[in-house]
Amino acid sequence: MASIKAGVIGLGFIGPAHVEALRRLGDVEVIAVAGSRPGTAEARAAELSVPRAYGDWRDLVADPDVQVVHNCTPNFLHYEINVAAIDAGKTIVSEKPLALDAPQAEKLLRAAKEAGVVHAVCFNNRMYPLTREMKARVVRGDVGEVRLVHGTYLQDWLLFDTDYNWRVDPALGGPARTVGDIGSHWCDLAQFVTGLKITQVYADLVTFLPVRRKPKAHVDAFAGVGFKPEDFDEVEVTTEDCGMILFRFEKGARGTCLLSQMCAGRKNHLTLEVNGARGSLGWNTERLNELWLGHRDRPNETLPKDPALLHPAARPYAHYPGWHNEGYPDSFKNLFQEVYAAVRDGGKMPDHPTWPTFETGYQANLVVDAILQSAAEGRWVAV
Ligand code: SOE
Repeated sequence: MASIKAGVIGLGFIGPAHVEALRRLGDVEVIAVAGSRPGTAEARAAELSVPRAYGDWRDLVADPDVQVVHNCTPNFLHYEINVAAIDAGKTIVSEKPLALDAPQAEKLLRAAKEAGVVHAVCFNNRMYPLTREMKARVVRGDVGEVRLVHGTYLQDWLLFDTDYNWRVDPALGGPARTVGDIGSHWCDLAQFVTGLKITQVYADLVTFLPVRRKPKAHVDAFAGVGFKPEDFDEVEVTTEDCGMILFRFEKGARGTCLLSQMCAGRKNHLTLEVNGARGSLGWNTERLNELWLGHRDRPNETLPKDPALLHPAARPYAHYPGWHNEGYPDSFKNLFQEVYAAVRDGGKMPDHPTWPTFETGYQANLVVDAILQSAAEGRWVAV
């Protein structure tokens, strides 16, 4: 069987992660990468052993051999590149957020549907075996009717005023920073696991550092530890460092989430707890091979990621036996596995994809927009 040929645009933190996950699928060849900084594409292509390097993403999209385009660029480029890939009739795998706002995302969803291309947006947290297990247990009724959905998404890589990255600049990252960058992940996971849509939000957003020192040199996400910029510009910051959000979900469920990129010691700490009428479930990204099962009348349990013990719906997402830990890169492999199965299967969207699609991306943009509006107006806002 001929391999499927992919091209990856964007060579910061996440582009190379896509390259690595794609290679582990076995029948996918990453034939091209594109980067925007001078010389980056050639150098990174050589490091990653990718044969073709483009300094302009348009050339990658136009490459007739590229069947699937991975858009791993900063947020402000998502819309334009996604449109170009759809217009070229290619499968498009976009990093999140799908677009800078919901109207843009809606246009992308409509265009992808009209063109009949396969589409995906990388909300990877729903692709772990144990987040699938959470969902399967909610569907099976193990926790009863869902009442409370709460958690956090905490990081520390933007703690100091010398920490800087394109995500801080609204022209590049969009009007929402912490909410768009990591809050959108939490909202997607909460809605996926519970099967309940967020219907209303009430948000308090704060920018603790209204001025940051922006290094003149480029800095990737998470690269700031120990980084001492010699040469920097002072820039005004308008995007939020932290967010405290109340949620109303469908069917009367309620929730809360604390979001921050300034919590020392918290590197990538997404926690999600679901409390139902009969029991609870809890999971977090820093111990993602363990699922907490909370009981009222017997001792609580910890379920390890062991395919032999998982619900049949969660089992395909686990590739190794119990306590042979799997992690972050595997969530991307799981996502791409489903998307590329659809490509192999005639290049059409299946009726009920469980991977995050442009529909998911549009819904996430709607929630983020509602959160910004709520914070600005100090009131509940419907999604
Ligand atoms: C930076 O905050 C970041 O890399 C996000 O952009 C990713 O989506 C998240 O998975 C990890 O943190």
